Amino acid sequence: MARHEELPVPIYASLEPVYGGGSQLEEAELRFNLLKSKFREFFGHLPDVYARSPGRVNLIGEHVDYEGYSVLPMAVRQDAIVGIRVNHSEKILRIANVNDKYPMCTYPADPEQEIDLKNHRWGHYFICGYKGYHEYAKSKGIDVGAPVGLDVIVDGTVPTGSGLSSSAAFVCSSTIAVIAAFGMNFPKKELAQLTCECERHIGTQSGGMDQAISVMAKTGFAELIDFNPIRATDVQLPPGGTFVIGHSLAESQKAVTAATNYNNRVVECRLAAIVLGIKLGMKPEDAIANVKTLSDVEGLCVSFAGTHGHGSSDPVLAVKELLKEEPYSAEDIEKITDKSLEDIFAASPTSLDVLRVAKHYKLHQRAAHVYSEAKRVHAFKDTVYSNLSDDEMLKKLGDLMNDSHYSCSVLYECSCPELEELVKVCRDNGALGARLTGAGWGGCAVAFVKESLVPQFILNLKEQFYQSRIDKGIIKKNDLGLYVFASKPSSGAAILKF
Ligand code: NG1
Ligand code: MG
Repeated sequence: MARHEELPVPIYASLEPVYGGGSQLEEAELRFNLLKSKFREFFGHLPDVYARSPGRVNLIGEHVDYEGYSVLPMAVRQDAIVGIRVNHSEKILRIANVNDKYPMCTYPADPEQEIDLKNHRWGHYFICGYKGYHEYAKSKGIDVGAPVGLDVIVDGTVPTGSGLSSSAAFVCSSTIAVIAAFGMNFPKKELAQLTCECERHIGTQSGGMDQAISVMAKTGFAELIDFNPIRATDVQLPPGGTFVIGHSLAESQKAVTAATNYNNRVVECRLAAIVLGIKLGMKPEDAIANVKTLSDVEGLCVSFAGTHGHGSSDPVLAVKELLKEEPYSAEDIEKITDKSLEDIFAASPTSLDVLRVAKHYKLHQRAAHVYSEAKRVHAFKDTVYSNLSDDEMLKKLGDLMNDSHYSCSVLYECSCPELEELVKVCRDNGALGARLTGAGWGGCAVAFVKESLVPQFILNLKEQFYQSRIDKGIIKKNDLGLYVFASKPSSGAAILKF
């Protein structure tokens, strides 16, 4: 049998296969009715086809995907739905939203258009998918003909800036909607690759985790996602434990803060990898030309650990010996690389933005996080498949999540005070483990909780974390279910036709 990632995105004629039965199906029916009536209001007819793609919660493996390492996320039920119809009368892309907060955006139908990154608009994420589809079609020699207009409506239920990948849900559903509107479909694996490249048009140097899980998720399973090439392996989570997601209520606007946060870390990791490569014997010009990620020099670090660490195979040992703990200045690094940082990153405008605002570079800490976090992902999967007793297994998984959070917070510095508070409240209330999830700097935490304790755990969180926010008017009591909920692994992208 073909691995499910080799198959095309499934096409369904009804909502049940995607949303299941019961209240979730009822909720989905209401959403689709609203979507249709809004589409008719905006455009005077109904969509031809719909695509949906979910958000995700990353269980472990943070800030390692863009360094070439595996991650372990699962899809959540919150998703983005895109309804679409080809419009032959006007060569324009009109993108509406069921939520009035997002005014209609229009763009030319030119697939070569540049996205105006300096003026962020919500519709840009659709254009990411639109451009990406055309680039992909071109690379495959598919003739897409002259540009036509598209009428589009979006309904997203993944909270934005939450670390649950509202952006990937939007980009993936947009890309798949465009593909479906033009009567095509591609294998999920290729779509995962393509949608990852799509989202980079927004200016973040993303790894591919969010798009891969959004496209390839399977109900009931978390997925171990490997990169280069992308591959998804089903991971059946142990019974007895549940993942509870809580929003710290600090919103992280990644597209706006890229230069100081996300892209900054991508640049630091690249510099750490180059410096390690040089210290481990590479010629500076070779390291600059060939070393893109920390995974590229892991082999050298492991050999070093073998000879200097009594047979150890831990790359962190090389980091500890070869990279100083004090932050590096640009000059410190340039002395090692023999080339200016501006020259090293000349081909990447978003990296040059990073250099313009960075004060220093914490190479030791970032590399130590990436190598240790990459190991924890495999330890997590191995624990799930180990012979440990149920209780021991749950405890071990929780410990790994706690270690991951510590590393994100202290070494990678991608937490924030609200996330620290929330993680502490989770642990104080009996979570086996709790950590920030997604890019961080705000957004959600994920806690691993014994199934039988979940209802009380959520009540305690409401009391101890959210009540003061309700009192201050930051959130409404009625919306609490949007901010704290238990989550089961849900299904990946689908095309709906009815
Ligand atoms: P968020 O910001 O949670 O969507 C981002 C990246 C991921 C990954 C995580 C950190 C994008 C689209 N996503 O996720 O690829 O690097 O941060 O593990 O940039
Ligand atoms: Mg995102």
